[in-house]
Amino acid sequence: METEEDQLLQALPRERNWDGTSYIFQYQGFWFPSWGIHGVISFQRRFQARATDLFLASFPKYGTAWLKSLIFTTVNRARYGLNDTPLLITSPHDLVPFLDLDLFSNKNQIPDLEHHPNPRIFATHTAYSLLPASMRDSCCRIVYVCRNPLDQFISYWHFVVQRSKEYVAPPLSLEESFDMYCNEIHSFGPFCDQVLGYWKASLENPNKVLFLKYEDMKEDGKFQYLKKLAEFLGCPFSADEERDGVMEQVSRLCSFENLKSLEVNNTGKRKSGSPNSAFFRKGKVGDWANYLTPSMAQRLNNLVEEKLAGSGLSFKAS
Ligand code: PAP
Repeated sequence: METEEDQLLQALPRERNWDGTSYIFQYQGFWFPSWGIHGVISFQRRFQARATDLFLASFPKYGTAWLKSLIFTTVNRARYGLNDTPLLITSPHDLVPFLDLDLFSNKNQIPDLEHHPNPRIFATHTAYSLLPASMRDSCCRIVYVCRNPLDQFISYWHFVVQRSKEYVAPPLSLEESFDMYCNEIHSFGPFCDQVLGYWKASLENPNKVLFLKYEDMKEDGKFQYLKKLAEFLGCPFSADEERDGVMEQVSRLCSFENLKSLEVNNTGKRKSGSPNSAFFRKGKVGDWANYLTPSMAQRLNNLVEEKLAGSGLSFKAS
């Protein structure tokens, strides 16, 4: 039987996705892939946040798996030693599931999240303005990670293209996908609107939204980002832990090199069909320069400059 949500979906504007086969749908100002749109709407309508909940919000390819690993490890470090943490044998995406893309994605079942132990830790790729009211209005905490759009574009393009053999039609070329990106028609985008939503929320309420940047974390040899993260999450590192190098150990455990080397992240597939290994490609700042021409980079930089003007937010791309 056709539901009210099915009817809503049919009425939404749609465009062909970069894979050349599936569609993206425009819902409340943002574009969502056909495989994710139902979960986004269901999550928005049905999820009830608790004041003790912790969330990771991000745009795809902003460092989600990295932050999931860091948050899970930091919050649970008293429960699991760093040598026998579940992170060593479980994908970060299973330790911290997406509300929109995993838990609420099943059309026929509303997930029972009541029995998750406190603090519950969940992730989302949904924009701040679209979050359920209980997430925006309660005292729950949201960590947002962002990344420079040039690297995000290249990372996501690789992610889509590596699955293209499974699709009926050939994927869009890099140039065609880039054109859609710069025209702000792409999965979960417009990215600037998502970033600005969380940026403004973090300025208005810094105790509720912590805004992190991938590039700053990458170059932070003193692990100050981790100190800030732990304080924000309500589990600061003690002076003894700082002295004993626990922040460095957590950082090393969750590093790109270590996560990529783990068997669990090298084998098997997600329910969505993406191989686990696809989430650990290069983990570098500036890889875009190997793929985009200077004029393409300029075009994207101009868009970002225009959209972020006056916000106080900027990206480092190298
Ligand atoms: P998702 O949003 O689809 O879950 P996400 O984890 O945000 O993906 O992003 C994957 C990117 O983060 C990949 O970037 P790349 O394609 O430019 O290489 C991946 O390599 C990178 N990444 C994964 N883990 C880490 C990490 N520990 N440190 C730094 N970058 C990482």
